[in-house]
This record gives sequence, C-alpha cells and structure tokens, in this order.
Amino acid sequence: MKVLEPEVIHHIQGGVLEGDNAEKYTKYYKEVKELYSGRREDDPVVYEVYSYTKGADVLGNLNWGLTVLKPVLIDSECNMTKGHFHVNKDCAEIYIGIAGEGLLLLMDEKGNTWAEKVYEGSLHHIDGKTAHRLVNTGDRDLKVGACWPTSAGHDYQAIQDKEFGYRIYKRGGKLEFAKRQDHVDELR
Ligand code: PAN
Ligand code: ZN
Repeated sequence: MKVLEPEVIHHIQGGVLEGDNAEKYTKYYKEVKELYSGRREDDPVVYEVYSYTKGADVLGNLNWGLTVLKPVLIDSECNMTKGHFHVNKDCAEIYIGIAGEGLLLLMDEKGNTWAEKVYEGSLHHIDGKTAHRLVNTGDRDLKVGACWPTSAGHDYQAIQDKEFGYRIYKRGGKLEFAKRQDHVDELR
C-alpha cells in the first residue's frame, strides 16, 4: 500500500496552511475601506485567507479555509471581513475558532443580526441562508478555520445592498455595539 504525505498541512499551533496546493490572498485596508465608518491614512493588511480544495467543479466537494483577521482598529471600529451570503442557499458552512478572540456576526435574509463568540475551539454551524462576517475584538490575530462546499459561491453584493445590522467598536478596551440607523431587529 502506498502511504502518501498530505498535500497541505495546516499548522494549527501558531501557523498557517502550507503546501503546493494551498492558495492565499491578502486584503489591504484600502481595498475594503468602505466597510468601515471611519478612515485611516495608512494601508495595513486587514486579513489573509488561505484555502485548499481538490476538484472544485465536482458537486459535493469541499473547501478548507483559514482566515487570519488582523487586530487593527479603524477609528475605534473593530476589523472585520467583507461578509457574504452563499449564492447557493443549500450550502452551509462550519467555522472553528483557532486563536484570538472575536465575534461571528450573523444575519438572516430579513436583516435580523446577531453574533456568536469566537475563541479557540468554538464551533459554528452557519446555515446556508445566513450571512456571515468575522470581527476581531481582541488584541492579536483572530484565526478561524472553515469548511464549505465548493459549489457555495459568495454573494457580496447582497451585503452592500443590506448591511449587517450592527457595527462593533472598541473604546477604552470595551466593546460597543452600534445599531445601524435603518436597522430593525425583528426576531432577536
Ligand atoms: C470564508 C470567508 C473568509 C473571508 O472563507 O470567505 O473568512 O471573508 P469574506 O469572503 O467575507 O471576505 C467563508 O466564509 N467562505 O465561504
Ligand atoms: Zn462563507
């Protein structure tokens, strides 16, 4: 029997994905500056996403991902990912907190917004109809693993049309949740 080395290694303790088939992209502040209410003059890295898949065009195949969300504040607002709905609403996703502290902001199709705490070992099942965004509320990198179907697709436009109901700020070490002006919580 052949015993093969894995194609990709996820160095859980303090590392990232490594291997020829691991992909990576980096988001800089200026690419996503419209996410935040305030402005910065510099252009720091705000997050990095590593991913691994095989046979992305085969229905039922999966992606593995690692998001590294930097602990930067934008005029007191906590750093966040763009956030998205999945195009294919049958495709759920699992997140696992690996390091750091944050919130997983969730929003249903009506705009109801709530959050789950994210920290090492926290597991999050994200329904296929639920928009999701990570927010770093801590002082170090927030690392989150994710597994989702390759057929999910990312709908960013829906978030631009109807943003998550809350912004999250950190002032004097304390978190503040600011409800967006047009937001109405219907269920929670
Ligand atoms: C994650 C996200 C990743 C970056 O892999 O794509 O955290 O967030 P944005 O895509 O919202 O910028 C995931 O949820 N994939 O489906
Ligand atoms: Zn997703």
